[in-house]
Amino acid sequence: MIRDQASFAQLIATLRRFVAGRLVPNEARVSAEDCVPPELIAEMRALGLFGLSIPEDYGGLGLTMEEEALAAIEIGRTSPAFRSVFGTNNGIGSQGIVMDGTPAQKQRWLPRLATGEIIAAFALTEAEAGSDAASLKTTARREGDLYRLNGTKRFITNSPVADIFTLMARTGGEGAGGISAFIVERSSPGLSIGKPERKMGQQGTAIADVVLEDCQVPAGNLIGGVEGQGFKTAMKVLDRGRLHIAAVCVGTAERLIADSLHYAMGRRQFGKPIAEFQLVQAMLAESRTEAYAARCMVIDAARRKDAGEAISTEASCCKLFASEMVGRVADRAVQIHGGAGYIADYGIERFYRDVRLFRIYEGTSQIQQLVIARNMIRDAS
Ligand code: COS
Repeated sequence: MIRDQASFAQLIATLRRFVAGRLVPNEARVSAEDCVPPELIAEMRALGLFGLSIPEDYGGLGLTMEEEALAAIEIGRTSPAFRSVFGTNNGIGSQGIVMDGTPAQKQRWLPRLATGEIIAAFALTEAEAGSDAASLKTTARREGDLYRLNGTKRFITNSPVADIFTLMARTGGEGAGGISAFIVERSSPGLSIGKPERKMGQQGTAIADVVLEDCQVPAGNLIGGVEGQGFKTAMKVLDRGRLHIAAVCVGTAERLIADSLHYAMGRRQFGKPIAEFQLVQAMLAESRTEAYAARCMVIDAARRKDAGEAISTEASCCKLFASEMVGRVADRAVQIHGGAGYIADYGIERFYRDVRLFRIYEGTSQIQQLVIARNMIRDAS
């Protein structure tokens, strides 16, 4: 659903200008320095990018899912490291509070997340609880007006720069029903951040462990004020996040296709541009077709969500197809660029490495397949 065509078109035009004019020229620098420069983060704040999906009542732009998907496609046209700066505030870091927080929690945290004054991260994964999220072991023991948390959260995106964490810990018994969600402040006594990990791609995004040693969290930071609901909160957040990632994949694929076409039309071999050779045309056409299919899926699923439908299956279908699709598109982009595709200065190999993570985070392709098939069986039973 797009609420106001004219003002939304303006937002998309602004995003497109910002991405092309400010982010694309800084891609190589961000990758080399492994950090997004503060002046660009300030520009992201000024544009309202930290609050795209936070409701207007709390100072965000309150985009509908369709609007958010279209915005994510634009943001996907550059290195994913830029999106990570504000992505967790809009998505997995904030949506637990947006969906299940108490009015007081929303009032306390969302306005500052919307402006980018504070950064949020999502802490679910542990060393022994990745795909099997319900087996997490971090404990939260109630003691009067506070909880004491113990455990280690693994590979947490943005944790080195985060001010708050939507963090899942075990308050009760075994399994999903024993898990609760908390808002944990970075400044909480007993919380420390591990060494940032070195990664295959997505340089500029910081990932590290979050260590909780008798970490004290006020009881008022239990999301929704109810124990045992944390796993469901995490799953709802991930459903939404998976659709968002799929939209980002569409944008990245469209960028790589545009770069490949441009290169193929300019690069001459055997006396003519390589774009005139049918084997190159086949690669361009396959990439274009697959990206278009993913775009249609993402927009359809987003419209369904805006219409109030449950989209767990569709979100997983979109994440599965779009993340695998962008992997194939990036592979063909390297191939079309030939030797240049393998050389760092051309930037294509960087995207090839960056997009690999889309098939892993917010649920691997195999987890998406499992969710889709389980939902199919449930719906047919
Ligand atoms: N929305 C709302 N509730 C959901 C849900 C969803 N999408 N998915 C599951 N639930 C609920 C179930 O209905 C069930 O509730 P009841 O106990 O009341 O029936 C509860 O949550 C447990 O669900 P389930 O039994 O399906 O949990 P499982 O442990 O079998 O596994 C998977 C669920 C594998 C789908 C889940 O662990 C998962 O998504 N893993 C991947 C985690 C991930 O993406 N990690 C990336 C980290 S962020 S970068």
